[in-house]
Amino acid sequence: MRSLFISDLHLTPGRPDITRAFLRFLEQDAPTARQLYILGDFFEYWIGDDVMDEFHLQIAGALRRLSEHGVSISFMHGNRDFLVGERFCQLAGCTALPDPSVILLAKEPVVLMHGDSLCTLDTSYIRFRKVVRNPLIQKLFLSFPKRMRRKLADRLREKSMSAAREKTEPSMDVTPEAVTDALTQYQSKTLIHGHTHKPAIHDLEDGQQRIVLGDWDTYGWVLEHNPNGFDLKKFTI
Ligand code: LP5
Ligand code: MN
Repeated sequence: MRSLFISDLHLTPGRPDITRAFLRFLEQDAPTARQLYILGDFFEYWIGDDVMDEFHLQIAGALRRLSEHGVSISFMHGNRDFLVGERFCQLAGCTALPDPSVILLAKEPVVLMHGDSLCTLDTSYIRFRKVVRNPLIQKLFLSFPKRMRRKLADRLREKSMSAAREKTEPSMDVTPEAVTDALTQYQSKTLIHGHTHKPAIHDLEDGQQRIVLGDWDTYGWVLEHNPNGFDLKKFTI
């Protein structure tokens, strides 16, 4: 029984190599799994389900084929694609997965998160997150013409990249307190998240572990859980 976890593919028509690697993964690796968990930043960014084009439909179609093959697919939002809505999920045969969520793996509770909310030292991001996750602000944004939405999203990406250059290394990572809080709250020993682009399996105190998924760029990353435990797999894109 295999469960697979991926995040931070940042799919975009501008990176056909990553798209190809993902479609290959869906055809060659994923069909023998029982579940596929997508833990955020699946797309480079998302400005509304009404802006889907051929590219997005191709991705949705490929996911749907996997779900029709019997693999259950769960989709969690990231900080880039939190506007992915019901329409995409329906087309793709995915179930929306709230952040955080707890699942059972080998009868043990495991916490799943995208990871951005664990970066509690990044105060300007936490403020920004509060604003863009406000349903009224999202409704307003989604009422804007598509071209304007795209322009705003591009501006935000630019701002984000210039802000990142000013930030310190610790503020771009999760804080141990936020990790402990999440594990304690859900009485779990394992947390799986993405976002930081620092793939690793960290063994913590008291048998706790934090597993960080990798972003897809030069390499792709898939976390597998099988009867032998966890395996963080890396492959060339
Ligand atoms: O994703 P990553 O790793 O590059 O950076 C994140 C944080 N940045 C973001 C912003 C996204 O990249 C932008 C995505 C566009 C979404 C499209 C939909 C838009 C809808 C909006 C309305 C509902 O998430 C970054 C973190 C980093 O992770 C590490 O954790 O540091 O956070 C920031 O950069 C936020 C800045 O600190 C503050 C940003 C100030 C923005 C000011 C707005 C100015 C107005 C510009 C014109 C619209
Ligand atoms: Mn992210």
